[in-house]
Amino acid sequence: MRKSWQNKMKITAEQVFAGEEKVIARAISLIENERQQVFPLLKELYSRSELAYLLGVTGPPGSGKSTLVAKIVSGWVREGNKVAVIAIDPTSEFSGGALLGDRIRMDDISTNKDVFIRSMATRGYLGGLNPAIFDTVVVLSAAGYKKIVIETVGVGQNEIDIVSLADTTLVVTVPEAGDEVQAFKAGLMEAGDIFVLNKADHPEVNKMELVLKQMLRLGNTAGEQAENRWEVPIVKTIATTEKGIAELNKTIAEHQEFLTEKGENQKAPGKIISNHLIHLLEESLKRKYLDPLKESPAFAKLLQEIAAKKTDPYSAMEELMANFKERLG
Ligand SMILES: Nc1nc2c(ncn2[C@@H]2O[C@H](COP(=O)(O)OP(=O)(O)O)[C@@H](O)[C@H]2O)c(=O)[nH]1
Ligand SMILES: [Mg+2]
Repeated sequence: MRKSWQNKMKITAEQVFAGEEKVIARAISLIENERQQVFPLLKELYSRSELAYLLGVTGPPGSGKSTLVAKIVSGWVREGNKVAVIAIDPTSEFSGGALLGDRIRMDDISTNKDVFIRSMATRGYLGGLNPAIFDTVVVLSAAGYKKIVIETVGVGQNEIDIVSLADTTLVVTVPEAGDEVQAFKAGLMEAGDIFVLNKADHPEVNKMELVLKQMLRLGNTAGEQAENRWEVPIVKTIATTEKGIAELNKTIAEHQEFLTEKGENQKAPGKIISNHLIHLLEESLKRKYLDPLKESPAFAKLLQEIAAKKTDPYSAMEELMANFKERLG
């Protein structure tokens, strides 16, 4: 009961601009659960604010991403920034909650008044980034978080999409991750702006650094001309003891500067907005046409006809598409 009462309360743009954490948390819950209701707010926030700088952090589970993020964020907060962390949680499909480990890892920053941490599920969006993540970035940016970190797991399509959203992408790897590094080749190799070789306290670290260097050299020979290009660095860290974190933060700042100088505060804003618009349309078409269609007698009849081999799924699809065309005009 209480929850639905809370959700019904209207949030104003002014409240979000004022940056009150409770309001922001409620806005994000609405974004996740009652999207329609929050679109008027998002319209206003989007047109009245600039998107924050986004740092994407990706890499295999257990490589130390959350530990690193906590240290990076501590550094930013010491410099006077308000920072938000979105932990993308692929496991919460069933649990619906944050990864316990991440909570603990980020404990020392989570109580800081200048830090906002939220975990979000990717459920239901296997084919791309959950549009709720972009919407959350809009809210957090409007609320005055000038730097936002998105932590994600693995090297799947979701990660590549998150990379397309981020200004700077850190790819985290560890000395013992031989096979996973091979998997990087598939996509993230090109997407990483900075490689972090974490767990540098491991004896195999130098060997792994060589392997990474070789792979990066291969990647760097292709593409743009050298003077215009960001040379992807490898930064060695021991996240647990903070060794290398100062250098990592410096390297991140350099990349942000590089983007600003190139006039690209966002990597590819056109593509990001285009993806988001398509996602919004997909959501809306599903809600408006596909969900009701599934409940309709015409649909049930077609299913029966397919079962009886009077028609087939392909012809049925064409027939339905023709109907849509009529209805969409
Ligand atoms: N030895 C060592 N352990 C680390 C280092 N960084 C993180 N860890 C540990 O690795 C485990 C996984 O870290 P976590 O940050 O949760 O990884 P994530 O799954 O990538 O977010 C934790 O037990 C950390 O304490 C490091 O540099 N060296
Ligand atoms: Mg983590």
